Amino acid sequence: MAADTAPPAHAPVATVTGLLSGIAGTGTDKIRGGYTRPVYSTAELDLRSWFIEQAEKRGLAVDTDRNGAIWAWWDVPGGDRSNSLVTGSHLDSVPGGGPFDGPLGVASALVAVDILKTRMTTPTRPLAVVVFPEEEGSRFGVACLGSRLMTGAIDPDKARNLQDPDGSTFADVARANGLDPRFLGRDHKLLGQIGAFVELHVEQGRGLIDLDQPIAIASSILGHGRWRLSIDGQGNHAGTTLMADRRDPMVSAARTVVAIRDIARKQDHARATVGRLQPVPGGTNVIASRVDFWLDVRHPDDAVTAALVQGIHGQARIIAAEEGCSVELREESLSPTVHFDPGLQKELQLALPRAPVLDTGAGHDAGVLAPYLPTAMVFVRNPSGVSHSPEEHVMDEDAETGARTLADALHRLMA
Ligand code: HGY
Ligand code: MN
Ligand code: MN
Repeated sequence: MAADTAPPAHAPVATVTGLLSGIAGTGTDKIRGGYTRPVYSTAELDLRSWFIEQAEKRGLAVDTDRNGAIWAWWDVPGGDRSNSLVTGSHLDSVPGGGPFDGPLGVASALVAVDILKTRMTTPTRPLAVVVFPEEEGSRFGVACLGSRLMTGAIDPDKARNLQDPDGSTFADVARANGLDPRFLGRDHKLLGQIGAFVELHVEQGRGLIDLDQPIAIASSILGHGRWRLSIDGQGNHAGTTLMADRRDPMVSAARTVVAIRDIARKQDHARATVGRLQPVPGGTNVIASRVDFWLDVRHPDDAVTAALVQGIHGQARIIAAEEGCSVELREESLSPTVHFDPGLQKELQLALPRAPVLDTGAGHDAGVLAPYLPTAMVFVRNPSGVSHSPEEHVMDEDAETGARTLADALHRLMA
């Protein structure tokens, strides 16, 4: 049914900066700076309420799926949702993250709906704005947990048993937030309704600054994974234990972190990071008995990623033996390199002829959906070139340009 294209009178159009300023005080981290909004924390729940309120203000039909993703629908007359066009992102953050990683895509999607509503009173194609839970994997350790569950990319039992640092399982937390953990998992019906997914995201690098452009189209996402290393030694007293008598896992871990840096430096295009390390018990005057730390490795070639991790594991074992310790490595999350849909990318390039095409080293829900349906991404310039940090930044005019760009791209894909 053709859309009624008579522009409706007085359809209000919000601004991205206005929407983001409305949540600027939610989940601020006084210690780290920036924002700490783990999934199902008070802060992220407040952001969920904010999103639902904004979506309902726009007359969108809102529901939460079995895996905790929130869907805000602008339905066609009759409500058939097949071949829908979906945009959106996430609201959870890394610890001490910036204000744009996730929320920029959600706010831009809401403004894009406003803009489209000034052009038509009903959409020619069902449109949804989605908020995926646990994109950062900061609470339960698996990146893009919500979209992995929806696509079946993660075993529901594994997901149910994931634990947060306090030992709460994802099943318990999901249940406490209105989900039935028995139904976590692949959502055939919902997946079958999505014709295309386009995610707008702050650029998490310097590409657009160096090209002096406000918007880019994504080509691919670097393969990336997360492994947990646990080093066991002998916990003991810091004062009564002679240096020669120690089996200190902290020393073994520290030497391994440097070895990881050295191994990655030798491999072109590789990135390897240890950003999280937890000694047990963690006392100032206590030699740790165990040290857990998490390895993030990324490379365009998945085989190279695997080889790097194998090399790191081997070196960790040698170091542990020299320190009288033992080491165990466990894979926690793995995402292969993803190339976005060429057809969709072409459409976006026609809509945005001046936008450069860039790859990214950052993972996204769009990357998880890519093997299952046509997906694309649009990046907005970040003058700081920094992300996963309070310094992450987007200039106001680029934020509004991003929303207009998203609206034009969605309008084109609606036709
Ligand atoms: O870790 C990532 O690449 C993404 O920001 N979740
Ligand atoms: Mn993100
Ligand atoms: Mn992120």
